[in-house]
Amino acid sequence: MSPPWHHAWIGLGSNLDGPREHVERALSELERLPLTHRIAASRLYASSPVGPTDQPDYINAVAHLETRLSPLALLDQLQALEQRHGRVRGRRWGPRTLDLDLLLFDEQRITLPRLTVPHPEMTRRAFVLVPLFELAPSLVLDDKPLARLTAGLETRDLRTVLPQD
Ligand code: ROI
Repeated sequence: MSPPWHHAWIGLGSNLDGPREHVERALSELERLPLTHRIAASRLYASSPVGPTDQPDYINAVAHLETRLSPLALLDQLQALEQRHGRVRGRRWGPRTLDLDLLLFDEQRITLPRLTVPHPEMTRRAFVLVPLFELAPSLVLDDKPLARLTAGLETRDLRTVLPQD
């Protein structure tokens, strides 16, 4: 029997070497992962760095996938994709060519050395919640509607990047 389809939500971020191109290319590469379809992608958002501020602004987006991969097999694919974008693991919270975070996987809670889902920082990050809200306005996380979580965050800093920019 083939494995079931799962819903996965991926956060994308880049702030080096043409961030917008990295994110746009990664969005189309996500469509081509094995056993996976991309259902939707948010708009692109520019945002000031959260964490160390001595780095360029980020481009962020969120993608919604349907996949037959397991969470760890999907993580392997995401990490391979980061590598193909020249990701070098430098200092924690430092700049990067491409960051792909597995935010949500169905309703599963996963605590493994390599993977924690839901992503532990996501509810504090406007650059994740705002694009996620665009794709899934009725989503509920930990009994809290996404609309309420998003309303509690500072979002003034997020700028949507227009297609003709
Ligand atoms: N800040 C923003 N705005 N966007 C990101 O994707 C991002 N990613 C990170 C840290 C360094 C925490 N800050 C970020 O990993």
